[in-house]
Amino acid sequence: MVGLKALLFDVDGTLADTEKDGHRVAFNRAFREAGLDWEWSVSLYGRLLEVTGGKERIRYYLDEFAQSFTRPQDLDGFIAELHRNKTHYYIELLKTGAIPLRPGVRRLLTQARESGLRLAIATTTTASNVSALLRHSLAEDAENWFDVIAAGDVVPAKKPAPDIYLWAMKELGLMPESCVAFEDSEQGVRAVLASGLKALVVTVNDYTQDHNLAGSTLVLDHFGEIGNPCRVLRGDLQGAPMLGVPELRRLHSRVYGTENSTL
Ligand code: XBP
Ligand code: MG
Repeated sequence: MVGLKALLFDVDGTLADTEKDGHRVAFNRAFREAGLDWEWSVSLYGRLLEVTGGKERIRYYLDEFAQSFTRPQDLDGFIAELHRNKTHYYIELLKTGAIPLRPGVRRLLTQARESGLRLAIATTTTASNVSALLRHSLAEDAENWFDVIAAGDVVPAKKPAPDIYLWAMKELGLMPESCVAFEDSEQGVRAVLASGLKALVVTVNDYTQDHNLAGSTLVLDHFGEIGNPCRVLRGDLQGAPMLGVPELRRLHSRVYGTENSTL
């Protein structure tokens, strides 16, 4: 049996609740700045999250929710410019420390490093957003905690395509059997499973609690920390109040050993 060597983390919704109070707010600022009267409400944004990637999400909004908008001739350039400004506002928000990490994230990452596990990021969001989140919400040098940061347009097809996970594992030089992945959404789960990764922990949030997460090994409300135990929504944490490296090693060996712990 192959041992556990690396943990691969999604960012948005998994490391931090970035969407409602982060990305959404930044999109709206960029729209206002551009003189557009578009306002993405909390509930509309939930529907728009079906499409991953900010540029792709703007295009989806135009196609499905703003058909009467007169499109500029250079639509790609228009979307790219809006998205550049959105990224700027999002990073400004992160600099204020407005987006904390989810419960137990710092604990788990720290414990994983101390245990010699390798860390990687596999996300749809823009690379500069990842750097800013890690720096301002985790630690000044937190980018160095990760052997691989696979982000945004480094692959052409975003989640639910498996490409970002395949890219990250190639850079790590590891097979899916050596890794555990962490996600928060159906699109993420589909990307993970399509990449051949089978050991998958999902922590849901307000936007994703009703998603179809079939195929996940373990579903929690969050990773848990001292004084704030996690709730197991599906799968088995064997009574542990939080997810740590020993629990991950057990989960990994159940998936790749004789026991079948897939939901
Ligand atoms: C994250 C996303 C991203 C962010 C915005 O999905 O869908 O689009 O909302 O990021 P996942 P950009 O958590 O599955 O990776 O605007 O930088 O694209
Ligand atoms: Mg996510």
